[in-house]
Amino acid sequence: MNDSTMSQRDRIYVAGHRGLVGSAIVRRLRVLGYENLIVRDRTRLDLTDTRAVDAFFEETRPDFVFLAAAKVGGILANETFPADFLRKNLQIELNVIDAAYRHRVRKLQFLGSSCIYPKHAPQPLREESLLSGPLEPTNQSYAVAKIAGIHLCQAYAQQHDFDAIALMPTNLYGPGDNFHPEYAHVVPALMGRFHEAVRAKADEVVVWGTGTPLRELLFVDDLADAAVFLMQHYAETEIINVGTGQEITIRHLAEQIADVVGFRGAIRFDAAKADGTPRKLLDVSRITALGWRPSTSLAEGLRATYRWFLEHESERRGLQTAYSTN
Ligand code: GFB
Repeated sequence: MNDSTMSQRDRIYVAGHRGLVGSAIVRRLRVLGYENLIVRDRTRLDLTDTRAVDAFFEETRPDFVFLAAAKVGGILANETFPADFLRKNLQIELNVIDAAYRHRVRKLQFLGSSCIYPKHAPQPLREESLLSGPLEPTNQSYAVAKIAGIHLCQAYAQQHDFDAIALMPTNLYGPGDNFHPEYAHVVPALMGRFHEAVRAKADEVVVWGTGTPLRELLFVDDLADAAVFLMQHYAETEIINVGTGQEITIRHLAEQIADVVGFRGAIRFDAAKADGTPRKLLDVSRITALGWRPSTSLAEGLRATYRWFLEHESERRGLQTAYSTN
């Protein structure tokens, strides 16, 4: 067993454990028997505070770090709060990656995003397309911050021989998501809207944009499975895509979500709202060659997400409040 192989005795810090991705990574690690997990709520550790992060690493001495903490949101949140998305994500990445290196973490995994690729890069998006052209304007700040995170990993690896890998997940959804009506990503936003429409006996639901953009959607528990797999089996400084390799139009996605929720009325598209990037499909040949593939179909994933949504009504309201006061 080499120094970068995670064992069940190791101390594993999951940054962002209350979020969609971090909570799924914690679930996955527990299922696999990793019990020595370190987590901190944001009330106890502010990851944008350099000194606090340093003191936390000094005190807890993690062996492995999953860096899943980030300020995230859907297309409107990205457009409305670009300065927050840039500043908070840069601060979190810099603080955690630097502290992890200085406190001798054996391996760190950084979670990026498929929006780092240029808007007009050839599809499916290969890892080599990074920095080959201009970004999609609606989430440029978030993408620039994530690109900086990738470069931090690569620069610390190059200069300090720090073992840091960077995953680029496609659009994610699943249990633990933020269901804010305006600022959430498309799956939770539409699930909440259709659910409200059924409750209010409304005969129409409005979906933003033209319905023609294509998105690739990965169930978050599959992403968590890939994250643990790559922590064990990937040690390159090049980024690696994590997705399904399959895409769906927003129109078809809306119809599938309506079906899961039981909404039988009309779906109207509001073309005055932003479509964002027209297509964002990842080339997943690199991770496929390593032997990993997702196991949850979109239909199964949407049903599981809706079950969670129904079971967490009160906590969900709490999350929405937390988001809006961020
Ligand atoms: O998930 P989403 O907000 O993010 O939106 P992106 C995807 C598509 O869904 C866009 C349409 O074409 C929207 O016009 N859409 C339709 C809606 N109705 C809604 C709705 O009610 N809410 C939302 N949110 N969308 C994200 C970035 O871009 O990609 C993130 O904003 C992150 O930062 C993520 O990088 C991977 O796919 O456009």
